[in-house]
Amino acid sequence: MKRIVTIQDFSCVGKCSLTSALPVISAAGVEACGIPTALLSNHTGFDTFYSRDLTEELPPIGAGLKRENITFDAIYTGYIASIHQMQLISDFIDEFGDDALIFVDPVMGDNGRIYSGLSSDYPEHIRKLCGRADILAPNVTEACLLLNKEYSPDISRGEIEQMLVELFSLCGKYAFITGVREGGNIGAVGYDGSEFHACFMPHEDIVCAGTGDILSAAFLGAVMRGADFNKALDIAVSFTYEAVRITENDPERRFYGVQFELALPYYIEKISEI
Ligand code: PXL
Repeated sequence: MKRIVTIQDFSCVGKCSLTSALPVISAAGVEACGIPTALLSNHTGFDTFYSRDLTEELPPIGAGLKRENITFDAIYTGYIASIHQMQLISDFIDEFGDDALIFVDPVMGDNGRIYSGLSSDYPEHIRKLCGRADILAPNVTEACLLLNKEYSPDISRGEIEQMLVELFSLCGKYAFITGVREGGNIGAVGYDGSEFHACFMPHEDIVCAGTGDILSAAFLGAVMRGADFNKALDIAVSFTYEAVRITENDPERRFYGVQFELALPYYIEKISEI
């Protein structure tokens, strides 16, 4: 069985990061290991949140894993709470990354804005971590922040492709941008260094936290189960769409989490078809 370690925060309420990524990776039939970067009462999209930074815990956790000769097939980083943590995660990649696929989701913003609690120099620092990645998975806002481009919700396909070329030169294996809008559709565009691959679904009029996190986890889970990058992107986008549609159809839904749980059977079926 393949083994992924994902390094991101644990938000007790508000499905995102570890609480979303771990069950999706498990559903792919891949061992899901998690290292928390911070412990939050709830994600930062709420009006208030309590956050405890876990930076100091990273080196002893890494040392403990090393002592047991534990290895990983992929290292997947998501929300990172501080700039100092990025250096420690880079050290973790030095220790454990030799035979692992490095997947960096540079989680830092949405809808043109950086998440509250992150400093304005955050993008220039995470860019360095992106240089360690094999695969990069920003949303449109994060791609603009990484590449110092003006954000616009209706950015053209040509500009998306231009950004993908730049992102690919940072990571070298595959880059994709999520949350791309075209007409009434929303989806992702990937680039493998020679061809672009687009995958779109109808755009549902609902704001859901955590959609990027389940998409990234679903993509990497599919890759670990043998899907090529474009196929994995198709599976991840259609699973995320399914989850958003289910969330939208629930009259009792709360604003703080995509109901991905009910879409897991769909994802498992797609994985079984690889
Ligand atoms: O889903 C992205 C994310 C991850 N982690 C934390 C967040 C968010 C988005 O708001 O606040 C703590």
